[in-house]
Amino acid sequence: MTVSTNLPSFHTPGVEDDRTGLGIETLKRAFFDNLYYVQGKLPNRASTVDYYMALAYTVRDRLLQRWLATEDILTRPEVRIVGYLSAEFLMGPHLGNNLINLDIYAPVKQAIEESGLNLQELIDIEEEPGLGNGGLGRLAACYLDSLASLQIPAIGYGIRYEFGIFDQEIVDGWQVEITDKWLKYGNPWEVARPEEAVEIKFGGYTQPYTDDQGRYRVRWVPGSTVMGIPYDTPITGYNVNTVNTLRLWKAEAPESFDFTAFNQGDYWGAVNDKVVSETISKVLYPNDEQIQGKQLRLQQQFFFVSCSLQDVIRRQLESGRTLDTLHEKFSLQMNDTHPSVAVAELMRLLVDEHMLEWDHAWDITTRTLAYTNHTLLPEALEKWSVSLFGSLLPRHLEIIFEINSRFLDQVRLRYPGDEARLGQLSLIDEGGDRSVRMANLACVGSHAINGVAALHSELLKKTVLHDFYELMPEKFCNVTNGVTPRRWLALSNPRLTALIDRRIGNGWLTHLDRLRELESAADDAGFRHEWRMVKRDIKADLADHIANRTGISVNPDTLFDIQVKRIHEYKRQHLNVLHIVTLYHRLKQNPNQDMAGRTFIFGGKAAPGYDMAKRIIKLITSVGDVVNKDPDVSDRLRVVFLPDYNVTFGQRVYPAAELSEQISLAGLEASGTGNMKFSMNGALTIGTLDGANVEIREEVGAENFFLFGMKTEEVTALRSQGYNPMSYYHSNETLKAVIDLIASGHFSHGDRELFRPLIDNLLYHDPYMLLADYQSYVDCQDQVDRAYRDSENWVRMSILNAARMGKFSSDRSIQDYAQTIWQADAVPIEIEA
Ligand code: GPU
Repeated sequence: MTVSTNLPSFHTPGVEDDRTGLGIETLKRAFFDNLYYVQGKLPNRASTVDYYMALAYTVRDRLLQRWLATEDILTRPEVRIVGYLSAEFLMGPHLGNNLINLDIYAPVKQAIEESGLNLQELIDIEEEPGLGNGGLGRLAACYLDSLASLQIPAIGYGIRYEFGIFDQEIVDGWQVEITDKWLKYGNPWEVARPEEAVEIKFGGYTQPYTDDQGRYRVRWVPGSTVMGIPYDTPITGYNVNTVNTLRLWKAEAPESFDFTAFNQGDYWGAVNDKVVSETISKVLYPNDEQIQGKQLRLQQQFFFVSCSLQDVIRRQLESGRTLDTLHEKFSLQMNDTHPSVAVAELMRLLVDEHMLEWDHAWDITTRTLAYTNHTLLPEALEKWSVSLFGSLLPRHLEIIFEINSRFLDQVRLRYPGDEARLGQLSLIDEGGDRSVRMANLACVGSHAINGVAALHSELLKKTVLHDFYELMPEKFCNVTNGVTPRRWLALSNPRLTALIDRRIGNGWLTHLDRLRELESAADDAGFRHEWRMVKRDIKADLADHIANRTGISVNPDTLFDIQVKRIHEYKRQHLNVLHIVTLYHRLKQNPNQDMAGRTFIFGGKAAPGYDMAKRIIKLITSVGDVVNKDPDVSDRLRVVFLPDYNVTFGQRVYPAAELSEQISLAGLEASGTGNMKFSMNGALTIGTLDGANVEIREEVGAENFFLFGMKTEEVTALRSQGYNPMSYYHSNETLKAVIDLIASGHFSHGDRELFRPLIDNLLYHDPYMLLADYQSYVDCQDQVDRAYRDSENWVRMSILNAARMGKFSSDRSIQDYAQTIWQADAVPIEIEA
């Protein structure tokens, strides 16, 4: 289906106007026009931010016609829409990305440069919207890019947090959190749509009543109301007319909030109500894969889910359809369990507000919703205490009980007398303080359940969702994650992009499989030389950046060995540190040791309340302080912790990497997506058989991947036979020396207490089995060292890694979702001149 729109474009055909024209002179005029009329500045008084804003508006003007055309087709009853429900969207800066997707980078660059400015400087000054913690939020952003690029009509639904993920500073080697004021200078990419605001209710109580047809019904008498105001951001597709929408909700007090209180003279109380309402969208919870059970978090979840579902229902009705066919027009994907209260809220809207029969509503709900699981970590599986849930959402709790009772009846029919299984499947955990299990709610209320990498999806069926799998195997599937090559290659690595283009043309950017055509280039010495030179230049740039940010000088001719991701014990940044200390120890013992110089680069944020993770950061910076200053080793070893790792910094770091550290304990990293970004940019991976590493290795070939560590089954076996980390410590002389060196205070000015919690945890518990994998890791790193010193072959492997990454484009992931879960098609849009 191709649809055409004949929306007025407000520009005269044949005449280049300042809002749409792409000629250099037109762009310059438009840019200064926006600076003057929107930003209110003359060039002589304008700051870099002013120029950035003027350019952002100039670019926005150029996508508006397509955006409105896309909005317009959503109203057609036959157009199917994907709604991506996510508590996080880690979009990264928009300007550069939109220049790439609109294919106007070159003319804009020329126009800006002819105006005496530097385009990169304007791109770099954009404050990134950090509305996510890490992988899960960034995945949502990559998926929006691919949905638009594949011309699939889609809306991303989330929360417009006023404060996104905190900015990280490193003070005395420790993480310090600074609030992220990303809206400080205004946000040129968003458009508020107050006319589409919706009301959200909380608290209160429920009341049974009989309707005029004599049917039993329930009415919710809420205790309070807040408004959800939508803010829309255009999501451009690459080289297509589709411009989808990211709709983020901001919480505000209802307009009428103050009347009663105000009239009674309670001015303070009235204003305070407003403040309380607005806290709902105030700040992103900065914990990754760790639930806290805070009431405000549940309020946030319900808030954006209810706003979004009401928006979906309005669109359904406005398209001329009835709610009976909601599942024919909409497919709603729940990004983890954060939006899973959608199951209960959609039921409430259909049954209580739109008067559908329960069974009918249930059929629509389960056909509309689908659930993606992103973790097996038990501490990340969301549960809400029944009492908290009931006080905030009394009607939803009743609905969940009703869903549960009907569901458990079916389970009883299937497994008579199996009380244990019933207890596992129940939406309510009856142990201790009763709680609602959000993953169970999501499974029961969805028609599809998927994991995010092949191994993860298998483990889901074997472990956390085993009983659900046995009961409803047809719901389960896998969709391996992917990342967008537009941001993670074209935008972040223009030099490599140009080199690839020269060799194989530019079709690969939308058909990443075509990178395979580079395989033959791996045998071409001239091409290898060019590849190496590109990498070398980018490493030099990163070295400059590191010197500016940290004062540490690093040598661009050393191996850049990089681990960037959230700091978490299961991701094992401290295993990487054990290897660094091993090398340090070796070099101290034998200064003539033959080895390639290495620069270890770390980046990542720790959850503010996660002491172990913060201590891991302190360990990295402390080891760095000693190693970098020690003349015996510092020509061959450097250790850098780069503060404030975010999307912007990721764009700098992936292109410069040669070795990608993907070293989680097997079975714990659901997929990983940084692993894909590194490999696409020609880094080789050292990794365990975990998450998507398994599939990356399959694609690039075992000979182009550095594998180490236990496999999942070995981890399980070792754990069940009783894991004793101390035995590894006692039987491995080097490991013992390394741990003793850290414990002795060598890296902490003699302080033996600083790292004791880390060391004791490793020696007495070691839940992530670093000690068991240590030797295998070090041996594998030695292999890396030898391979790196055969530099021609290293470059060959680097090219082959990039060439074989086609599978990991988010375009492939989205096609998988579209075919197997959403039944969504491309709707190319023709815009009439
Ligand atoms: N992930 Br659950 C997060 O970043 N945050 C979360 O709260 C949860 C999962 C990650 C997984 O750890 C990572 O393996 C995966 O690649 C990513 O989600 C996207 O699926």
